[in-house]
Amino acid sequence: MMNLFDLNGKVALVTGATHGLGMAMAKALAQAGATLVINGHTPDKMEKALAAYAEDGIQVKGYLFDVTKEEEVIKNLDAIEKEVGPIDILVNNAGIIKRVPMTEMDVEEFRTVVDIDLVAPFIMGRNVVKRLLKRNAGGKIINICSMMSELGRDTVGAYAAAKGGLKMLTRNMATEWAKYDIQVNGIGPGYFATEQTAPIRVNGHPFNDFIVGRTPAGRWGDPEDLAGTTIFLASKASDFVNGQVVYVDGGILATIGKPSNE
Ligand code: GCO
Repeated sequence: MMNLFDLNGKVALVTGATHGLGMAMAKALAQAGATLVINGHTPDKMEKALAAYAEDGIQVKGYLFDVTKEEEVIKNLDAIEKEVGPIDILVNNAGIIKRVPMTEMDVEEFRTVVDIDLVAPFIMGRNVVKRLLKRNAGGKIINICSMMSELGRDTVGAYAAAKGGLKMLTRNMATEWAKYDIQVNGIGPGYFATEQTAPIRVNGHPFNDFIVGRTPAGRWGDPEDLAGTTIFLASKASDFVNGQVVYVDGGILATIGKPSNE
């Protein structure tokens, strides 16, 4: 039964995997046997990341490219398939957030967030799928969604719009590609202890206490909490799971929450 989760012989590409949730999910795929390839966009972060993977005994090849630029994506997917092998698993994790009230946000800022968090998964997804179809191979795509795929929050309007869109992009990718034995699903992380949430996860910061109280599990997520779901959605164990977003959120979406003084 555990063979269902075995990724030996599979090549997995994770975007934005030089830190945080991307790195945790990438490590999990490698530990389940996949040949790991990561994408990043800053040389110094890539260098540090490759050292961190090596420290864990994980072999990985890193490619620096801008996931929003299709010509760069095509050039790098060609290089990956030549230098490592055909891609079987794609994790669209690269993403940014800008916390600015919408009345104050520049239109260019809004476009940038949507470009990286929504348009890039489209560009990456279709170019990996074109290659899967060419070799008549099945495959896996995992889009990293968010609580903001379901909930709004002050100051993160562009992010919520993009992550809401990503949930529906996931469903439409599944609609168009499931017939080719390609499973497309999403993971919706709740509030995790990462660099991205550091500004709002400060002791005494009202949002920090709010999240701990709002999360039935009573804690921030640990990036390793995503490992199992990532391997499940990347493996044979999910061969008939399509167009779903699995929320790994300690129960946030399951509850209305409780008064802070309770
Ligand atoms: C925020 C957070 C969130 C989380 C995550 C929740 O400012 O609300 O950064 O966006 O990172 O996406 O699912």
